[in-house]
Parts: sequence; C-alpha cells; structure tokens
Amino acid sequence: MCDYSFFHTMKLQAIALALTIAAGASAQQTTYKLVGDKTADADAVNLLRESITIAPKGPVEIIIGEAGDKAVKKYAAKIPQTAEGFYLSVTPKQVVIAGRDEAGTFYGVQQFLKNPSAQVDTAMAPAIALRGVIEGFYGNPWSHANRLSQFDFYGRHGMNVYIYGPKDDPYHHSRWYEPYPADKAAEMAELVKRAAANKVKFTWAMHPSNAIETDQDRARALAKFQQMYDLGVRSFSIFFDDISAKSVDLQIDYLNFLDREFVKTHPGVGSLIVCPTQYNKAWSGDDYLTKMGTRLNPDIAIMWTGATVCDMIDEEDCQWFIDKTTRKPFIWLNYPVNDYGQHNLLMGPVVGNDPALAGKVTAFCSNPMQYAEASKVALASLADFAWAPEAFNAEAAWENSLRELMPEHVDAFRLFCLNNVDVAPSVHKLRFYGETPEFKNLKEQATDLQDPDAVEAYREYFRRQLAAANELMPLTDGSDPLLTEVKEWVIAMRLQAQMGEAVCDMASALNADLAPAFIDAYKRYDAASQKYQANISRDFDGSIQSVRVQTGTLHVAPWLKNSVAELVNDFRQSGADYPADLFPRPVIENGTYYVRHDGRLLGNPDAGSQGGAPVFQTAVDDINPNRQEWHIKLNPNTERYEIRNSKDERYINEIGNFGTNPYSPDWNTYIITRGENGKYAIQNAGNGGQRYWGVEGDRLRCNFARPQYVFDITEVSAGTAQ
Ligand code: LOG
Repeated sequence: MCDYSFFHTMKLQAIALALTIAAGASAQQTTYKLVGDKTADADAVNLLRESITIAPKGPVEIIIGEAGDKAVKKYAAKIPQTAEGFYLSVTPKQVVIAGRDEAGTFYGVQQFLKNPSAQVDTAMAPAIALRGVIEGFYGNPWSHANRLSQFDFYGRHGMNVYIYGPKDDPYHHSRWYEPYPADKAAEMAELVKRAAANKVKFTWAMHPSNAIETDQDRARALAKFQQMYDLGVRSFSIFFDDISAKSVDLQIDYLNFLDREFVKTHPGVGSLIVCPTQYNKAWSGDDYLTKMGTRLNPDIAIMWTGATVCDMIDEEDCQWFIDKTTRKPFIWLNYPVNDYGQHNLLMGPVVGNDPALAGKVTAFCSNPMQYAEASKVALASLADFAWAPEAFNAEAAWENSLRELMPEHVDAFRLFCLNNVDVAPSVHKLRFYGETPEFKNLKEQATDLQDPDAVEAYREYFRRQLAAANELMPLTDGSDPLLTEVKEWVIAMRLQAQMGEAVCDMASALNADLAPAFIDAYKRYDAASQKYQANISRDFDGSIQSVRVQTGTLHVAPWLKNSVAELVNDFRQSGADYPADLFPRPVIENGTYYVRHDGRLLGNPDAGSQGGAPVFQTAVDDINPNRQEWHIKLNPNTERYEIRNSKDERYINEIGNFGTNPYSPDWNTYIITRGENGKYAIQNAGNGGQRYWGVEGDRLRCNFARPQYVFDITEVSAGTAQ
C-alpha cells in the first residue's frame, strides 16, 4: 500500500507526520491494550495479537473497529467512504484503526504494523476495487508453499484477488472435468482459508476450451464447480484464452448457463469472471466482444490484457474496450509473466501503466512469473499502483520492495534486479530498456578497449557485479526463498562478471603485448562462458519447462560477445603465437573477400549510387578493384554475417539488392555454410526469412528453398581477382 494514496485518490486532507515516538519505545517493547477487539474484524485483531504485545493495561491504547462499531464511533467522519478504506492515527498514547469495513480495518492494521512507532494521522482507500494476481501462466505451477506465502504477501500489500488458473494444472485445463484427488483437494481447502484470512478472494478458474456445448459438458462443469464450492471456493472464473473458439454465441450461452445454474443458486458466490478468446485489442475482430458485452448476464466480468497480449495498460485501451462492450474491463496484465521468454526474469521497476486508468477498470490483476517469490518485486509495485495510480512512482515503489524483500542485502539485490529487467526480443515485443543503466552509460563512454582507463572502468564494474553475486550466493541454498528460487540467475550473474573480468584481462594483455596472458584470460572467459551456457533453471524430474538462463541481455551480454570477437580478431592479427585449436573457427573469418559464381566476380559497378544491385562480372574491375571486394563480417551477437561492398560499404539485402534503408542486423543478415564441394551457400536469416541465394543471369536471386552451394568465397589477401 502506498503511504500517500489517499491524498491523491480521495483528495481529502490527510497528514502523515511520520514522527518517531521518543524515548526509544520500540513497538516490540511497547505493551498495548485493545479496545473494540470483540466487534472488530477477527483477522485484523488476530494479526495484531500475533505481531505486538497485548496486555489488559498496556500504556498505549489501540482502538479498533469498523464504521458503525461503538469503539470507533468518535472517528466516523474520518473514515473514508470507499470500500476497504481506513482511518489510522498513531500517537504516543493512542492508536486508532477504523475501517470502512472488515477489510479496511485489516489494511489499517497492516499499515500500522509497517512502522508502529511512527506518528501518523492518515486515511487511505484503494482507487481500484479489485487488485491482485492471476496465476495464469504456462509452465511449472506455483507450489502450495508458494501460494500460502503469496496470500500473506497480498494481505500486507492490500491485494484482494487471487485467481487460480495455471495452464499446466491438468485439473484446471486439459482434464478440467476431473475432480481434484484428495491430497490436492485438501490443499485447495487450505488455500481458500489462508486467502480469506488475508482478505483475498480466492477465485478458481476452469479452462474448458470448446467442451461447452453438450449436456455432458455442462453437467461436468457444474459437478466440478460443486467440488470446488464444497472445498470453500466462493468465486469462479472461466478461461477461453488461447483457443480457436467455435462460437461466441455458444460461449455466451454456456457462461449464462453457469451463472444461472450455479452462481445464482449457491449462496455467497461472487460474480463470474470470464477471460474471453479475444482478450486484447490486437486479437479482436468481428462482433465477438460486442456480443459478449451486450448478451452476457450483466454482472459477469470480462478480462482484458490491453492493446496486445503483453502490454502495459493505457486509459485509451480501456475506453476502446468499454465502447465495444459497454462494460469496464477486468484487467489481466501480462506482467511480470515470462512464460513467453523464460530465459529472462522481470525484476525491474514497473513502468508504463497509465496513472489515469482507475476510473476505467473494475479490476487490475497481474499474471506473474512461474517464479512466485521473485514475482513479489513487481507485485508489490502493482499493488501500490492499484491503490493509487496517480501517485504511483515506479522507482520509489521498486526501492521499497527491494528493502522489504532483501533488507540486509539491498545493494547487491538491486544490482541483481537491474541485471534482469528486459525480456529480450519475443513474439510479444514487450521490452524494458532500463536494464543495467550504469553499464549502458559505461558502454557509451568507454568505447575503446585500447584505452587502459576504459578497461579499468569495466574491470571495476565487473568486480562490483562479482561481489554482489558472491554476497547473494550463500542465500541461494534455501536460506532465502526468493534467491533460492532464482539461484541460477545469481550463478549467471557471477559467471557473467567472471567473463567480464576475463575480457578486461584480455584487453590489458593485448595492450601490453603479452600473448601468454591473453591466452590465459581467453581460456578463463571461455570456461565461464561454457558454464553460463550450461546453466539451466527448473531442471528437475517432472519439470514442465526447464530453461537456459540469461542475464544482462540488453547491454552486458552483447558487449561481452562483441568485445571478445574484436579482441580475438586483433590478437590473431598481432602475429602472436597461439595453439591452433584455441579459438573456435567461424565458417568465414571477418575479412575482405571475392565472391564468385562460375568464375565470375560479384561486383558493384555503380558504387556510390542509391539502390540497384550487385552483378556478376566476367571482367576484372581494374579501375576500382574494391568494387569487386566484399567485407564479410560475423555479428557475434546474432551470430550471422553482414555483407558489404568494400568500395562504398553498401550492404546487400535479402532480395539481393543494395539496401536503401539503414542497415539492420535483424534484416540484412546471413548464415553462410560450406558444402562438401568446398563451395558456400548463403541463406537469408533473421527477419529476412530463410531463403537461399542463387544466381539468375548476372544477378542474385534469393528465394531458393534449398541450399545452393555455388559460391566461391576467397580472401582478397590470399590472391588476386585474376
Ligand atoms: C495467456 C497466458 C500467458 C500469457 C503470456 C492470456 C489471457 N493468456 O498468449 O496464459 O501467460 O499470454 O504468455 C497468453 O494472457 N496467451
């Protein structure tokens, strides 16, 4: 909960004095007397009893209760009108916790316990009524212990919704109609209780795909809901995401059926929540959403991920949804979920949600990572956001969560999180550019590894990264649940720091002409790099997804690859002796080449012009020989080649012309392979597709489905064009 949410959302006067009670009376030593505890919310009172010392005659009095209770009658006017809001006042002699309702009182206690010795006089209320989490990702579902810990965390952070819908729980999705076996059922019942004690509405979701039509389908759905009801579940959801829906009419009929036959016939069951098949703007078309909006029973909530599958939420996206459906969306935010880019964790500040969206949504819920503990960094921020979007400060909220989650290792943990911010390019195109900001600056300033000061600056950076990784490493053995869960990313951080130090040593050795030191440093780099590549998370029997771990993907990893490639290249050209098998040999070394087909040379007769295409020429260009020479260079990052003319540096594009757009390693990028006949094939790659180059007349034709081993590629230094 954000300390000043009420200022901004309710526009009421609130004073947060934050004065520490004098005379060293810490909350632990203080004894409190409770007033109103018989009528106040039992969970709130229990929480107080567990956390502080209560005695009949405590020097400090705590008055607690909900609006309407006698104990807090005097403060009625100070209690916010909004559901789940509370008034909290703390002075050296008296504490008042007065909720609008039970949850309000509970949140008031949570707020008080954050710093019991701070004097405050404040009122807070959430700007968005439903705030929380949808366990809705693909991959290893959370463990029972994960979920219990999550609910306590939601209680502390004022989140009141949890939707159970892990795609890879068969009882949710593939075999939704089967009842949970006894052990799982017992766990479910325990989850429902623990959620309730934290004021979290436990919602159980079912994903029946297209099995929604027949009497049997529907009888099974009712039976499964009944099992969950008997286990204590009072809120239900149906997911229709990631299927090709047979018919929206059928879905509507099914949902209204469940609403009529189950929700409305079972006391205490809340509104049904549906995840539609068209759950984001990019995937919406025809009249699907309009029909859902107009024909679903009015209290059925419709989920929405925004403009695309993975996108932060804008007010306009919500308005678009409202215009289509005449309902406000129940936001399913696909962050920090990483099931579509599992190599990376999402641990950075939560930026990009629209501060003005509160009035346009009914709920703001997040789909997290399969790493439950690590997700807490983002979830704490999202909870703050949902309480007070207008006051939300991503950096400050993030700092708070670092302090809360890793109080004794904040700096090391900050560096760890900053190494795991971006999710790397993916189908969903969600990117975060705030990764390793210090390294990014360094990279912009220290570009030349021949400069010893630049090398030192990098060395210092990697030493700090190594120290932070070493500080966190002992906590990955089970002593800290979060770091244990993401141990492999701590290992990756350490290995990457070792690779970085080795690169610095390579640069220093090269600058000092010390070949043996260079070779030694390169070997250390290579050893760490191999370990890095073999570092796999969730690599256990029965794991649904195990993943090769990546860290520092945006800036550090590409810098390492590029620097090593350049240093190795310079070292080899320095004439130093080294073992022949030291460096892996690329198919084509970076250099200047002739490209021939049937003896004809690929040339660039119109060098310096715009557009056009290279042509195969019989005659040797003796006016401008470098028009027939090509710079072929491996991009260590993409591990693909670029091909540019040596006369004017124009690049060849994926249709065999000279490119006119700025060069892009995503598009103008090739895989070169050597055939048994000793000739080479060149294949488009990246966004340029996968077709192979061939020859038609004097031109390249780049749309062959099969490799064409028809090109001779020979180094210019190894011979002449004749
Ligand atoms: C799935 C979800 C998955 C997420 C991110 C929704 C409504 N459904 O593309 O289970 O975790 O994207 O990969 C989804 O978002 N489908």
